[in-house]
Amino acid sequence: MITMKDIVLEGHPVLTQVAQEVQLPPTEEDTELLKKMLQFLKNSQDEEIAEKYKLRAGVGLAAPQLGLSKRMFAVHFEDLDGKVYSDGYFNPKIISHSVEKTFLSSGEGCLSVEREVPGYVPRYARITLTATNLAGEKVKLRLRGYAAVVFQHEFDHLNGIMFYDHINKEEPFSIPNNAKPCDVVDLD
Ligand code: SB7
Ligand code: NI
Repeated sequence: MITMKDIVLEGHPVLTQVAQEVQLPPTEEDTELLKKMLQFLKNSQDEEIAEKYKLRAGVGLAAPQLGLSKRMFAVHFEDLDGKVYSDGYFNPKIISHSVEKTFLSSGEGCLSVEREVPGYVPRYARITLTATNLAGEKVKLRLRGYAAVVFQHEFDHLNGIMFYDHINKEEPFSIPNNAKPCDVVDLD
């Protein structure tokens, strides 16, 4: 199983690289890896398992965070209207996005960053994303609010971008242009 020791931390070059496309249809090896990544997220949100293995709770995990330059990530969370997102995605593409921006009022964190980085992270309020899911199906997702934020955080990892790269250095808590805040779904 994947644990914290498998997760690479900021400073590791793979986190600043553009990841490689995954060959489709995915190999059994890539599918198995993505399933393990999804299982890590489930474990990290299970109180007993997380406590036993000292896992930090996460709603998403991208392959570069395991030191692997592959365009794939997993997500596991429920958004504000109760919709569950729990799947893995190969070669995701953001095919369109809103002009309007949003940001989490509590800021963002990252499993590859072991410090608090204060500030608002501007994100598109709505995105449309295509990908191949764990079942091997081509999917088109229309995401908004919190779900859009999580998918953009994971998508950024595939392009070597960290959440803090988006924070305004002079004024970390200035409200991004065109943006309305969105609420976080708390994990605990
Ligand atoms: C806050 C946290 C995440 C996404 C959006 C807002 C995910 C944190 C876990 N990860 O480091 C995943 O890359
Ligand atoms: Ni992250």
